[in-house]
Amino acid sequence: MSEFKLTTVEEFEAATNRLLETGAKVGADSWQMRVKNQTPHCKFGEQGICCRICAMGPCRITAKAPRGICGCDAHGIVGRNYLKFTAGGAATHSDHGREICNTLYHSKPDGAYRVKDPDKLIRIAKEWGVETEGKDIYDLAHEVAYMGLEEYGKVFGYQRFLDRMPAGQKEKLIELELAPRAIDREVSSSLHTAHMGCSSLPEQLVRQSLRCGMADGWGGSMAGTEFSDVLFGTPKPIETEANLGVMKEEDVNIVVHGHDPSLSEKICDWAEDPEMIALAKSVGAKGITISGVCCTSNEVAMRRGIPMAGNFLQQENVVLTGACEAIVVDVQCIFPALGPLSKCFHTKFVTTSPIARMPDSEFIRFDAETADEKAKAIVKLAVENFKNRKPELVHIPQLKQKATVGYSLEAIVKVLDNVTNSQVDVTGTTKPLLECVTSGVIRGAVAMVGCNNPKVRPDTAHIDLMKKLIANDIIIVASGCAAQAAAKAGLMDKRAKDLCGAGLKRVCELADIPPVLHMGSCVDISRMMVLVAELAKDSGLQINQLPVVGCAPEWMSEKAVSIGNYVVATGLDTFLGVDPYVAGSTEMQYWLTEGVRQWTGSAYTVETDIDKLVDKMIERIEQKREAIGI
Ligand code: CUV
Ligand code: SF4
Repeated sequence: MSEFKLTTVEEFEAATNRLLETGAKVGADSWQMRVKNQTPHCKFGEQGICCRICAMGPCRITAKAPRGICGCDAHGIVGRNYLKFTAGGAATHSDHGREICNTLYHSKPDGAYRVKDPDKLIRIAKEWGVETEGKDIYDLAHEVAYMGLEEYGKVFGYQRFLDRMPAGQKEKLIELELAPRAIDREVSSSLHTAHMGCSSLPEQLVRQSLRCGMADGWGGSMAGTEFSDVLFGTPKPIETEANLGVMKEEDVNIVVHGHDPSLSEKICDWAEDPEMIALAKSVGAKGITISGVCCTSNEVAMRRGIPMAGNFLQQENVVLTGACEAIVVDVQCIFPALGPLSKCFHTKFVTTSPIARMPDSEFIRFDAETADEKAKAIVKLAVENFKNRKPELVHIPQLKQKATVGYSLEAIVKVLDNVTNSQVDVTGTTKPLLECVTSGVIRGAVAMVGCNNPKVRPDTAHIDLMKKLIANDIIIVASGCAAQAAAKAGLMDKRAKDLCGAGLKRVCELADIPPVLHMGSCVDISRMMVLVAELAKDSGLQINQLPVVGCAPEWMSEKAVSIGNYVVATGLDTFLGVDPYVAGSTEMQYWLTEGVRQWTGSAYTVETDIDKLVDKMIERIEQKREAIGI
């Protein structure tokens, strides 16, 4: 039999420690060192009770000073901070979605960006009531992209994608004032609501937080996902590898980092160009290897099988290998530390977007019009940099695992069709998956998402939770850095089925899938929303009745809070392993963990003890099963 074995967190850490030794040699700084300098964190900040939104402050809440100068109490301050945090995340995801709409708007049959999945474009067009008959596919692309862009500033009405919800849910959300209007409006309105002298009532601050999150999940992020599929192809199962061992000492290594596939796809295209490969050979390399970090890595892994060098807290590690010719970034989750760090090595740190400019980087502005020219220039810069490597600093930890990725909703529906012996033609529905769940072969599903955070021993929460869940016959859909943690550990190797309970193991065998399904990047959590909407429609249940929960055990970004808000507002209980700075207000805690349930039938659970977190999830899934009598 196979000698398959998971990679342990201890092995990850040993590899990191070896790299930090190289770092020490060249005087490099690291997040591990900076965490020490920043701890203990400011108690006011940690509890969310510091307010500096007007110039009478900053005000800090203590027993002696229970109100700010304007009279705002801890609940209002925590609530406003929470809403602003959400708005930051929703704006960020949504702006990414807008860029994708813009790229689609500029697609041309002979241009840098083309329509790779015309069928999906036609499906979306029909959904949006656009006449498709006899229309040129590029005319249609431009028309639909324009409509997508209009979703950001529409004068009246709600997000179009809400029509994907089960019957009645959109109307209910409208009634509750949780249905998102124009995407930009929800972000603006959130900043307005949280301005000095506006809302200080926790209920309203939470309500607007959910609504703003919904503009992200069912607006900007969903546009990002859907139109990325149209442009670059809808993911299908594909083999890849994960962890630093995917970098190759004999090759030019280019690492893509950030979020927007418009950049990473082009870098991948040009790395395959014969002229560039010849150039690489001429400088003494064997070839060019592209690997990725963070969500852009998920994007190119899902569509092209490009290997994943690592997740969020490994971004410095790729430079510390001494074998990274260029780390090419666009937006979000990029450590400013990469500038000074790359200066300790030969690595070129290439920034490409005016949204994310950083000291000590080379800025090569990237846009749809000049995409090929710029991508070629970046690849060339990396290749020519190979000769500047310092061989004595090169060390690539030989750790990697195989992973099967690419489980878009379309792909999941297709593979699970093979599982049931149903005679009925169920192609195109989630019914086979539902059958597995109702029969109890699978107990339920967990959507595992989110980042790493030094507050949690990196990747332990992700991996420990997933191991326990699959052993309990709970299937996992994963995205973002959680998905990369799973891949690095080996949980996306099909052989990981042996770690599952008997039911899930059987499903994995029949469908030929790993027990943890990679659904993509953070914007692709919108895929999970459509999946649960389809499950609800196909079962006749409401989303909040399904034995499905969301979990972000190691999250860190504003985007993650925006996501949490739309996952809860959509109807799924959401379990967090890191507190979103609400410890300073019992009322905010009440609203997030209980109060919202009266609106959405779901709520947050915050639990920093990971063992307890997983038990609570399993308990909740079993409660949901009982409530619907399965
Ligand atoms: Ni967008 S938001 S660290 S890359 S998942 Fe990874 Fe995912 Fe969090 Fe960032
Ligand atoms: Fe202080 Fe109120 Fe101004 Fe906040 S808004 S800084 S609590 S005075």
